[in-house]
Amino acid sequence: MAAYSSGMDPDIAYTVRVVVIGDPSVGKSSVVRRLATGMFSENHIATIGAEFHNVVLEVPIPPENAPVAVRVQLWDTAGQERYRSVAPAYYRGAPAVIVMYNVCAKSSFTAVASWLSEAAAHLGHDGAVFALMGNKIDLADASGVGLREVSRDDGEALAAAHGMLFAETSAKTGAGVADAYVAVAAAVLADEDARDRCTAQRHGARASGISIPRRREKAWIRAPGGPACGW
Ligand SMILES: Nc1nc2c(ncn2[C@@H]2O[C@H](COP(=O)(O)OP(=O)(O)O)[C@@H](O)[C@H]2O)c(=O)[nH]1
Ligand SMILES: [Mg+2]
Repeated sequence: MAAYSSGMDPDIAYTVRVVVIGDPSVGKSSVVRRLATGMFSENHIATIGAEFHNVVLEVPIPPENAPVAVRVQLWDTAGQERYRSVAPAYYRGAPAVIVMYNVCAKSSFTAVASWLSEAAAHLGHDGAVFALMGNKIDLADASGVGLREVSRDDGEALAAAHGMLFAETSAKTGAGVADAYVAVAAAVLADEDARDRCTAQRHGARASGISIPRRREKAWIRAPGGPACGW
């Protein structure tokens, strides 16, 4: 992972908005912050108000897989998921949705189906890329104290049943995080129509009625191995 300092912004070709949903405490904010800042905090920092981050990723665009700089806009549910009342405007028009669960909490995995139907009901189009992300694998696989409640096979099977990409991640170690987001962006941009929309949508957050404060946009991440990692 190489930082791209300000003033050296790569020529950004596309902006891809990624909506991140799932049960409370599965690690949505932690994964988003890990990707955007490279950091992790054990202390629970409640997501209050809206939380948005921009990160620039180097994404190989099919079919040639030439790497292109893509601004990924991360939309983290601002705590509304505790009340299962995520604002419909949050979903509208999103080209990609990541549903997260905690591999150490079966109930969060069981809840994936209802998060999926909520997203589908509010997206307003049927061309979105969906990804399933099982987080906290550092706890799951810790030697001696493995707390895993959802196997990788079960995660993969659920993802396959719903036509979703799949990844396991750890916000704590960073494992899988950048690769997962690169793969989601690549899947969105594999589609020519989506590429057109994502080019036009550079400031597209406005179309949803929600304005995004421009925050961090400094990381320039090269995912080792590109998008072919476990999806
Ligand atoms: N060990 C470990 N803890 C995590 C991981 N991701 C999140 N956490 C912790 O889980 C708690 C909830 O995380 P948070 O990101 O607030 O979850 P959210 O409610 O889904 O946004 C926090 O205490 C985090 O530090 C992870 O990958 N590994
Ligand atoms: Mg949160």
